[in-house]
Amino acid sequence: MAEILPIQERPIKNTIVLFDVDETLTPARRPASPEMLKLLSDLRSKVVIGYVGGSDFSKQQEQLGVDGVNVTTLFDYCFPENGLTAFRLGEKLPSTSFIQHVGEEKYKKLSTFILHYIADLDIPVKRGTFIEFRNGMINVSPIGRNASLQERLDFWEYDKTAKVRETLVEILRREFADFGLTFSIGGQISFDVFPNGWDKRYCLNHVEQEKDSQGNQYFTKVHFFGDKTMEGGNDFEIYTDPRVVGHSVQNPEDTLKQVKEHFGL
Ligand code: M1P
Repeated sequence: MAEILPIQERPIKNTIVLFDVDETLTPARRPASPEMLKLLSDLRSKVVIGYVGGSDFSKQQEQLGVDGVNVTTLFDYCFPENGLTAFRLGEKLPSTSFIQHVGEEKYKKLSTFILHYIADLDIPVKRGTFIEFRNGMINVSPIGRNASLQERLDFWEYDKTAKVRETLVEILRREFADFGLTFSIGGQISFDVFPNGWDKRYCLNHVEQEKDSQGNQYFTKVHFFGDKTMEGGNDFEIYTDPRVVGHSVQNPEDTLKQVKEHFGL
């Protein structure tokens, strides 16, 4: 692998390029292609790069760390869970916790309600892990997170008309209106729950900490590539943030095309 220049010595100065993961860098919950990994490496020789995903770190390691490569060596910044967990040049940055913010009492009420609701649901298939408790959020899946790939795809199809997730999200928004929580459907079988404001814009707090030798904010241009950029999608808030130049992509092939065009690769 070519030597990586320090952050402030990359040819394209004062710029960071951030990517969503599922359906932007990789197919949903599947590994990145060799072509995508090469593109990222070529891009990194020109500019600072990072990813910001809704999933937790272990899933991004599986998808992007192909052949066991540590994913934190492939990006300057890694932002799992919207940046609630964060790495800069492989070093972990201080993180923020969902449970500390929400508190045990509220979480107990929320999780009890969700588990009762899912227990009573009549859907074709149920597996296990209906709530995944993460550092910066919880992830709720009516079918269960350990569904197989085929069961995942079947549920995704089924939910397009059954709208199990949309219905539950609506009920939760009503029932827990005073909890200050955001419910966001970003993937195929689940939705994320996190405190208001802890969407993908959260990672910009870390980006803004990068300072030049005078102590000024180093990054003056932030690009973001994502697929769920429509209102209600989990890329919408960062894509439309005034601090960000947003790029909407259809899928990883489209990301390859747009990045090559934009950065002359
Ligand atoms: O990155 C998008 C989403 O990916 C997964 O969703 P699902 O398993 O439903 O396809 C989850 O990790 C979710 O948290 C994340 O937002």
